[in-house]
Amino acid sequence: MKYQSAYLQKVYDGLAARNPEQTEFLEAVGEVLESLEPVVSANPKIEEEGIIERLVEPERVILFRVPWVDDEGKVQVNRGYRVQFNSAIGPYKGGLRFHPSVNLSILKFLGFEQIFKNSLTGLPIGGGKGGSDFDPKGKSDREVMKFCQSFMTELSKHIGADTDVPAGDIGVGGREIGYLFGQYKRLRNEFTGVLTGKGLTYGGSLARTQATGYGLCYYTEEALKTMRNESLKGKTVVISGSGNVAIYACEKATQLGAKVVTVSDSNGYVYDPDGIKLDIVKQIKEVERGRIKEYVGRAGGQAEYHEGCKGVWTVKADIYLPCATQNEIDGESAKSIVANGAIAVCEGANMPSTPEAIAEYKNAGILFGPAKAANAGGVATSALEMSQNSERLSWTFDEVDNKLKTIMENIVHNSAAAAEKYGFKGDLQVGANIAGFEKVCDAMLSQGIAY
Ligand code: NDP
Ligand code: 2IT
Repeated sequence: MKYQSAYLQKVYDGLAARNPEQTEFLEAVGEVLESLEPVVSANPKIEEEGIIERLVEPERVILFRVPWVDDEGKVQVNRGYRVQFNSAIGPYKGGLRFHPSVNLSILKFLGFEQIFKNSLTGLPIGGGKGGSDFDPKGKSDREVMKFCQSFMTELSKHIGADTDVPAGDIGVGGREIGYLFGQYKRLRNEFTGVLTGKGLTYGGSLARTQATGYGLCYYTEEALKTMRNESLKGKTVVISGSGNVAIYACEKATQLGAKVVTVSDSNGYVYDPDGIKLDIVKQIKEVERGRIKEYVGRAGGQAEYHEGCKGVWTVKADIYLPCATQNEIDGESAKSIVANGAIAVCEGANMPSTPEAIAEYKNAGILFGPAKAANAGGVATSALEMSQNSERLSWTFDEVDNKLKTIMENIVHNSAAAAEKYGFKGDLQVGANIAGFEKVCDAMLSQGIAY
């Protein structure tokens, strides 16, 4: 990365030299620091107080062994992690990812992004992330339970309702959160809001399941309205992924009058020109934990299945909502999106667009809603779950959903205002980074150098 500010260059180069193999982490930091150039030059305190050096180094990283016994009686060992990145504005907060690709680079990128995302929600939550290279796919419920119990046996020493509150992410949904919560309670003899995304019978919040996907659509709708005088109504939408975020993005986009024509998984994508039939997707993914290719046999009509995930970006649409994983849209896929005449790309997944892809959108004048703003609805609703747990009350679906909608609309407005203040009018990416940073920076300055 090349920066105008010698300070930013020095911090980035030092980080890259210390962590040369952490490509995803460096990608995430590189992007944020670029947006902060005008803020750093306007505020000398940032350099004087070493804010950026402190920001890019996690407060604490916990790495641990997770031994468990599979259904054949064999001992298995996975790696467990928790990256407690920044607690300047609240307890560490962020999901747990269980996927074979998980490593420190991926969790540090996710934890770093989470700092700014959580700040953007306006709620008092710091940034963290964790997970394991454990693959829940193909495991029995008992194996998943045993893994989660062993994982929590160590993690429980480092988290707490006022310290660090994990939730779900890829591979961690209601089933896993239930097993993790049960084990925490057993070990501590304490019923607290130590995790979010809990089931509704034991402290979960209504609308948390829907929150990331719904929030993505509220954000997209508001950004289209304020920046383009447009809306989702009547638009064709391409969605990638078919997990928690993708399913509820599809549901809300459809409710707002759009037609969603694709969903995908890591094997391939489904194209249904009549509009995705979400009840079939929910049955396959939420109930049967099956593969998305099974959709075609059940949906009939003109639905098609294509092997490979990249092809989904060649499908023509007005709006693209990537909801699977990091770097799923490279420069070449972004060129197809531009050629297809897209008006907006809003990110449900974390960092789904490579820097080359983002450059393509910007050159073409496509409205770009970056992940840390567009997918903040999940963690925002997690923070609302924490509030409900603290007051030992539960709010109605509409109450939570209305708060979520307001939070997402505010994120659009605050990002637009921050971008304009620093001379980047209309750039929601730069605006999100700056708006998220300003609050964390102020809190870090107020709290002094040694925590
Ligand atoms: P799920 O585990 O529910 O679903 C993940 C989906 O993405 C599946 O369809 C999966 O397919 C696909 N996928 C995962 N890895 C890859 C890969 N390497 N290549 C192609 N497809 C892949 O996870 P979520 O829906 O919760 O998460 C999706 C994204 O949204 C992630 O980036 C996550 O960090 C982000 N996010 C999630 C939030 C939440 O509240 N859950 C909040 C904010 C962001 P397959 O089944 O084949 O693996
Ligand atoms: O990336 C994310 O924001 C999440 N996976 C949700 C985190 C949370 O604590 O709800």
